[in-house]
Amino acid sequence: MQLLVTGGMGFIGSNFIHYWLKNHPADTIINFDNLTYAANPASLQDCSHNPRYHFVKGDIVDEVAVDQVMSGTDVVVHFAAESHVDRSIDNPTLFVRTNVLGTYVLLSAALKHSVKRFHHISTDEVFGSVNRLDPQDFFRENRPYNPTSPYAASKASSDHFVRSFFKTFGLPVTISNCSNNYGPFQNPEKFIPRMITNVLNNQKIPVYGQGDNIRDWLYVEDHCSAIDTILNKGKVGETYCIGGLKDGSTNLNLVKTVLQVMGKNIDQINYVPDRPGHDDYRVDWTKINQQLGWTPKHTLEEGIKATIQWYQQNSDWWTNSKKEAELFYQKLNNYQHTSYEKK
Ligand code: NAD
Ligand code: TDX
Repeated sequence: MQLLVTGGMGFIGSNFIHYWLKNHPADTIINFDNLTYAANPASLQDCSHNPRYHFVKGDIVDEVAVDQVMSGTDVVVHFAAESHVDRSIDNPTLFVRTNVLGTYVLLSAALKHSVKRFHHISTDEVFGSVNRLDPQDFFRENRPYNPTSPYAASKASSDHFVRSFFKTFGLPVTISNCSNNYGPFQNPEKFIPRMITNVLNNQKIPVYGQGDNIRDWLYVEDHCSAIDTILNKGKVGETYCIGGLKDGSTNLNLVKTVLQVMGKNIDQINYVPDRPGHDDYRVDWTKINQQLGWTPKHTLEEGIKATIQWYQQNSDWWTNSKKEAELFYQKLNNYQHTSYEKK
């Protein structure tokens, strides 16, 4: 089988390619990625001589390039996206272009080339926010969409396009809405690697607001196995919510877990102004568990330990992207400060 993986030089895509090459020895993968700031070719350096792996540099918005790369594809696994909420607050246009238009271009080409499956990687953020005070309030597949950030709105829009291609044109699609991933090869702009690399650099951990926002966390390898399960056993036209915890965790509890494993105390926390539109997520992953038999294998503590160890041992991988991420945050802080003064 030939897979077209979009965005395979990013965090989850590169983990997925490693996972798939290892677990599906008869398959070949084409990784189509235009190498934005979020890509790190070093993540797949070990695959560069594998005859079952091919990299094609290209933009998912480019109809000609997408048409060419789609030829011969059996299955599309679509990861490529602008993925960072804070960047979507800074520059939403790019999110509309890549996440909405790019997904539409891929869907059109997949239809033209009669692919057997188009799997769309989406996020729990399309549902908006759970009620923090109601511990029974979870995101489930049938919850109405209510995105709040420009990132979430662009992913919600792409999900709607994917469903429309199933209903209108019969394209065999599946969608997964996953919670926050963490693990090796994640850009240090994201919370868990930002915490770890800050501690390794003897810097404090910036916690937005009071640290009481709720998230669900999933070790990235478990996300890869969930996608594998959906590709093999999932029903065409269906959506599956994927998560890792039974209940959510507050950001503050997560920080304390990371600090404890790294042998530090809460003096390392620096409370900073909150993210605008900051919301809360809890995910109920009963459907994929009961209907397809998937279950995450890593506890949060195990996953956090493995992730910390990976960042400790791979500083060459993250040094440059760390500098770039902190420059971005410096600019964002200046921007937020300026807009506040103008009000
Ligand atoms: P990432 O930012 O680490 O990687 C995105 C990749 O897409 C990069 O390699 C980038 O170069 C590529 N890309 C971006 N624009 C492109 C374009 N126009 N053409 C071709 N390639 C392009 O993202 P990630 O964290 O690995 O997320 C992957 C997917 O999973 C995204 O669709 C995201 O919305 C979704 N998701 C992420 C999480 C999470 O916690 N990271 C959770 C749920 C869902
Ligand atoms: O420095 C920080 N301090 C902080 O308190 C950062 C970077 C984040 N946070 C908070 C904000 C969130 O409540 O931590 C939480 C996680 O933040 P991010 O890592 O930016 O992730 P989030 O905004 O939750 O979105 C992620 O999960 C869903 C991914 O980036 C998305 O691509 C995915 O769809």
